[in-house]
Amino acid sequence: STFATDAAATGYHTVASLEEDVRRLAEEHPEIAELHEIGRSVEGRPLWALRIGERRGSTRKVAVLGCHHAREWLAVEVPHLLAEHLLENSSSDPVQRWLQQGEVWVAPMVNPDGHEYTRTDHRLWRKNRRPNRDGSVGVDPNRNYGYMWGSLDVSTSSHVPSDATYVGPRAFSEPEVRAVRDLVARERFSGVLSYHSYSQLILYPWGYTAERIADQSDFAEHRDLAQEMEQLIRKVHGRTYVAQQSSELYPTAGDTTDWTYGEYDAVSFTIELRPASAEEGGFILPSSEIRPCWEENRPAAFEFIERVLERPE
Ligand code: PAY
Ligand code: ZN
Repeated sequence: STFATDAAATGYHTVASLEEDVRRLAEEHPEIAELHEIGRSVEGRPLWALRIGERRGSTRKVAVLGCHHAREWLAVEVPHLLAEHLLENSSSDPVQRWLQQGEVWVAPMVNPDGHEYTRTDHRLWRKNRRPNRDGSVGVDPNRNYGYMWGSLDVSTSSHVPSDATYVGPRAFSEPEVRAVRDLVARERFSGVLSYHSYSQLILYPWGYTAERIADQSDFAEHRDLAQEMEQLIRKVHGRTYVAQQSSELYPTAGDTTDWTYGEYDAVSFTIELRPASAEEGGFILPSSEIRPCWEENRPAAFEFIERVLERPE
């Protein structure tokens, strides 16, 4: 596998080295990859998505999103490695079959401004870099989506601008979130995986309420697939990623996957990567963990893609 030079220094991508790598991936695989600038961040950085598939306009599509939260560095690497893997294995099954029948879109770094800030100033920064009216900085991109947006007033979904989970002044106030909104509105994904770290969880909607998804078959589809992914992950290196409803972690309104399921009926998961706890390193893991983390998540992501591409319309 190949990392651009400055990524090799720490093993994790920077904003610049990710841009280099997604450009290179698209250039090396012109027949199946296209690089799209889906929008710009608050500070004007391009937001990149790789479209991977043999033809445009297929009806079965999966979106893989990384790093809504600046400090969650592993959540850039797993989507990037997934994109690289699909491109490098596009002539053997099952990848070849998927790329013939559908598309996988990968946006590994939804919040580049925040990510850059974790390199230069504050390693544990979470939000984007929006200047707020009260002089504080940052909106939580994973609270700014428009399904039941702002419907809770709790510490994990806050209306106070200086808080780490600030929901923003209105739904889709943030350009990073509008970029994902516009992509999803245009492409109509049947499945969405949004990678975060940490806690080792496979979270399915809802976040905004402790009620189950009302549609019984949608509920069963999410729960059963999450549980299967839990098994697949455990088999690789013995790690336990617990499958549960998102609200069981804590209540969140305006997160990505409530919106992609609630608005578009996409099978939607938030995956919390390594480690399981703060004591095991929290957001700060040595880059030697990138490879095993990707290895254990690969079969689960594969199962997700397989199921979503075969889902009836
Ligand atoms: O979408 O409801 C969700 C997932 C909840 C995540 C969130 O707060 O957005 C969970 C946290 C995250 O990845 O941001 C977990 C980490 C450990 C945190 O910052 O609390
Ligand atoms: Zn997160």
